[in-house]
Amino acid sequence: MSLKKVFISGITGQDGSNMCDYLLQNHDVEIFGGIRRISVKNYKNIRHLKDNPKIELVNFDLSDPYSIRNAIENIKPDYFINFAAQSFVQSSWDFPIQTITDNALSITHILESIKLFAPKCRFYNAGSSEEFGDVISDMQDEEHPLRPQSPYGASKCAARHIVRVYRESYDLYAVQGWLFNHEGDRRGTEFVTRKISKNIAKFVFDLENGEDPKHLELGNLDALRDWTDSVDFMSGVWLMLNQKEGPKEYVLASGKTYSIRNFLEETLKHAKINFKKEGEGLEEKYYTSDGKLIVSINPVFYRHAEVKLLCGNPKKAEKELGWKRKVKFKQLVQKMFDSDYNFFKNRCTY
Ligand code: NAP
Ligand code: G4F
Repeated sequence: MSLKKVFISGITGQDGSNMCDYLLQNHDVEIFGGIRRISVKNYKNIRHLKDNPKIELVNFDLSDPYSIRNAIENIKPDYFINFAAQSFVQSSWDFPIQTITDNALSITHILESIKLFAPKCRFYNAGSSEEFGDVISDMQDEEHPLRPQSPYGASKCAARHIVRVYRESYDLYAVQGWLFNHEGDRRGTEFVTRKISKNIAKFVFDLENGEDPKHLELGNLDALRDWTDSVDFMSGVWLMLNQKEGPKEYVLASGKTYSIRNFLEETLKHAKINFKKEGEGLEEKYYTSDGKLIVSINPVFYRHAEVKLLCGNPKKAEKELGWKRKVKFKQLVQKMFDSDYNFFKNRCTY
């Protein structure tokens, strides 16, 4: 019997590369990874998969409907996991049209091609807790209203509606599970957790090597986020694609929330930096015990509108899908710092 074909878009990103590893370790499948044309290749998350005969890289760009159609018509995948997106909330105010085109319009193109060329294909689109936006309850579950606060959040809401419409109109297996924030050592360095782990690791490395360390500039430290290890989400996404009954859409989250300040201070503790904090608001600063500036606030990192609190309720996914996360907050902080610190220690450069 031929192997099931899984198309993963966004394979160079955090989740796409983690999904690839998860499938290769746990399921006998053939993987097609969607790659777009960019000026400088960024294959670092999939370099270890380079010679794997079970993976084929395929031209695919969300903004080009022909590339979407060609991929689906030629491959006729059994599963299509869409992790490709303009994924950075902050940039969505600078590139609103690109954000809507790549995160919402493209989903319509994907679904149209699935309907025409691979109607049995099971489709997963990566939804986001940003869809809940200006939240009305302390914990958000599948029933929470969609109140996005950014073009990014709005784009994922638009995608959610089109996924439902195609599911109900054409009887497609198409779902968009809500993913709360998830991180790890493959996280892009513009996102706050990785920005902290990388910069604090470099700070420690420079101190140890007698260099004058550069301080880190951050934005709003009060925002609350629900963080999980990206690796833990991959089984949840696969379970959502393989429901016996359904298809239903689920929240994946840790059920715990922490401020950006909590993440920063936990990183500093793990890095064994004795720190002291001074000032409030824009004047808030972190120093080493001997007075070296570690962190200051730069309002350039504030957003036009902030999602103040995210805390997901994963109970339904745990009960009905049997999904469970393994890595807790402190372990995630440690894993990210250790990975970045080891990178500097091994004398590589970004
Ligand atoms: P990521 O690391 O930023 O990866 C995004 C991927 O999308 C990259 O492979 C990127 O390719 C690709 N991509 C961007 N624009 C594209 C285009 N026009 N055509 C084709 N590919 C394109 O994001 P992630 O953290 O893995 O997130 C995966 C998905 O989950 C995204 O849809 C994101 O919005 C969603 N999500 C993420 C989180 C989270 O906390 N991580 C939470 C909720 C939802 P290049 O390498 O060429 O740039
Ligand atoms: O790390 P962030 O940029 O992630 P954000 O905006 O929560 O979005 C991520 O999670 C979403 C799910 O909820 C995904 F859908 C999305 O694709 C992405 O993966 O920012 C987190 C928080 C924000 O409140 C931001 O204002 O950190 C705050 N923050 C404070 N200083 C900062 C900074 N964010 C960034 N990126 N850089 C800072 O210097």
